[in-house]
Amino acid sequence: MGVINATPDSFSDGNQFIDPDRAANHAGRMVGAGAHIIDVGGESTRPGAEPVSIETESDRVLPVIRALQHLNTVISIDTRHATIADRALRAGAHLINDVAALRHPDMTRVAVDHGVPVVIVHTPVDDPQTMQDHASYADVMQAIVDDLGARVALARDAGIREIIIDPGIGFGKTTAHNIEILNRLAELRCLGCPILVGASRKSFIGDIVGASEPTKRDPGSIVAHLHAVRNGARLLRVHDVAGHRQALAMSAALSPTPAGAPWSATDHPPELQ
Ligand code: HH2
Repeated sequence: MGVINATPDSFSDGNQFIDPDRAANHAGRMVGAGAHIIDVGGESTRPGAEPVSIETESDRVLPVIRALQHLNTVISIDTRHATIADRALRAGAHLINDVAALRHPDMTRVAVDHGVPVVIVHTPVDDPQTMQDHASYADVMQAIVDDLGARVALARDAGIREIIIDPGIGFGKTTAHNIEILNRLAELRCLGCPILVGASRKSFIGDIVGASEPTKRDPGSIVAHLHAVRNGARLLRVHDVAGHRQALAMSAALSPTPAGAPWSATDHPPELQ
């Protein structure tokens, strides 16, 4: 999953892809490099980010989604808001990446009405401004398994058939929590859903490798994501698609994945075909 943030303030690619043509060129390069999904967002959810109005978010993402149609690739809408998800799906998106984890009942209704897959991302609160104040868990992985498990059950009961789960790296988590999540990721497999991980360029990588500039964190991101794949991740949300594809192909050549089948550079996630 390649990232396109049509925002002025995203921590890594802010201000680069507000223009739909630039966004489409970049998305085309990511698809050419091996991305199977392009994730479009119009509101930064980095810790402390200012919320934006529905109309502003709409004005950012809809032109980009329309500009990506010619790529014939899967497009996800990265949002907390049901209205945005609904408009994005009508404009040509194919799945919802809900960074508020279906907290808002309208989002469930939109997913059911459109019959699309949903990514449920763990966060302790739906508020990027204060989520780091809630980075406190008796057992972080158990808290994520319990919370996502309850949300998956509700989503299934509501009629959502394809559900992807995401432990929400950096969403109300400390550096130590993020490391523990990557080490214990396999515990999420008990929920029976494909696992997505988005560690790309996040600040905990900077803390560990000493890179203050997000664009300098790709090598650390790749290692974190290879570890996630070995522990059960099926989808990776990344900025550097080419680097990740190369690393995954090399890793697959050296050793099979835990599922037994080596990751092939031409594989498509079966759930989304
Ligand atoms: N992380 C971000 C945004 N959306 N979606 C999923 N499923 N998983 C993630 O870990 C995730 C996500 C935050 O990163 P980014 O979009 O690169 O930055 P910003 O929030 O500043 O726009």
